[in-house]
Amino acid sequence: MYKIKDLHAREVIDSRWNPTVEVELSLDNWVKWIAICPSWASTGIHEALELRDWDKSRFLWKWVLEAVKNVNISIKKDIVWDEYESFRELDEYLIRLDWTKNKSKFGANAILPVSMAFVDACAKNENKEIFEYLWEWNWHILPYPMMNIVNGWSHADNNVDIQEFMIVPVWATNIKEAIRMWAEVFHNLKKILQDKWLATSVWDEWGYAPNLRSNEEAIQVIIKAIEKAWYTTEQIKIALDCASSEFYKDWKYNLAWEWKILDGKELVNFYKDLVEKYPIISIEDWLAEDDFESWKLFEKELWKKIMSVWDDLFVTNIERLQMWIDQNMANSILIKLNQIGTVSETIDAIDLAKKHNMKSIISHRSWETEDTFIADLAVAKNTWFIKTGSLSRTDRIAKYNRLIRIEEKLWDKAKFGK
Ligand code: 2PG
Ligand code: MG
Repeated sequence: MYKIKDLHAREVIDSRWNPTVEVELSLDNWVKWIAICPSWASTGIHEALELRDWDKSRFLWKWVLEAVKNVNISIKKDIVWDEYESFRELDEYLIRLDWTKNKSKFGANAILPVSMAFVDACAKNENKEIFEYLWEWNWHILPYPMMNIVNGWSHADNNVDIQEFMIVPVWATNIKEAIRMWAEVFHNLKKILQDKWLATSVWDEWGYAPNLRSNEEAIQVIIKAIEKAWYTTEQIKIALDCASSEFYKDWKYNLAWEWKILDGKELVNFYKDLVEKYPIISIEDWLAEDDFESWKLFEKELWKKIMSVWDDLFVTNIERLQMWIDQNMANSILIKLNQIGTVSETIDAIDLAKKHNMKSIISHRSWETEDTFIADLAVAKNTWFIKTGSLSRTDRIAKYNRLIRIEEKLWDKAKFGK
């Protein structure tokens, strides 16, 4: 049994200089841990609610003092001095306390850091690392990193419509090597962009965000950088997150800078063309979260060739996931803790996906912090991939460095990749 002795939330700052909620939780034996909730630029409409104060007097509308207050008063009064057998028991209690479907009473940004901090403190209490505490197997798979390299749309202020261009160093034999390969490509990409007089400033997930002639040109410069770094496209593959809900309006997809307004079928053909031409192994959110008709189209034509990852559609929610599994329309899921709001519900989504032979990709959010929980979660749950941005700022580096440490600690008890 774990008894919670104290709980304290405060506003801290995320990687895009907006406030987010940090929670400090201590058990009755003084074991203490801090967890921080990440935040995001592109929100799926089915996600759990991120409670903001929406008052322009501070942080241009974005403060989170209401969520902080919910932890410090409402949640605290109910859970301090209570005993819980497991983190699942605490999570279930928090869900009951909130009682809304989308955690809108307290805010997912109030509940999640409590849930994470409790897991962290329980692990520490048992003298275990978080990944060991959450571990259910006697072997580990270390995830392939899907590493951000070019940013677009709502993650940058350039003219690229696709939100994330990532590279996946599938040839690497361990995490350290995958990270080195990414770094070499990133250096080379900088030179290529400089030679073209294009911007090399970095954006939300800290990849470059140059203005380009088309979305396709982003893939072309990345391939050039891969080759300039002396790798081949057999060794390093490409993954995209199109975040299509973001450019979907009035049943059409508006690729503004390419002067194209496409319907679902035309957009699927646009992707089909990219998949045929380039070494793309995964595409996330091809279509908008509520464009039911076009999904069917897409699934038939493309999903056998590559990973079709859904983020805004499933929102780490087992009910939504089950709905699409029943329609045989899923092969991969993006997993984000704050889309659902507790650690145990997140684990349930990973487990349900696994049961149906789907691949899980544990993901960061676009606005991150130094919290490295997701690195431990990916290793604990043996997921196929982790997507946690580029390596050019500390909020993302922290997760990669955590993976390096875990890899070293596990040594021959872990296998890299599937
Ligand atoms: C996504 C994420 C993370 P955001 O769409 O997959 O890359 O972005 O946190 O803005 O939803
Ligand atoms: Mg996404």
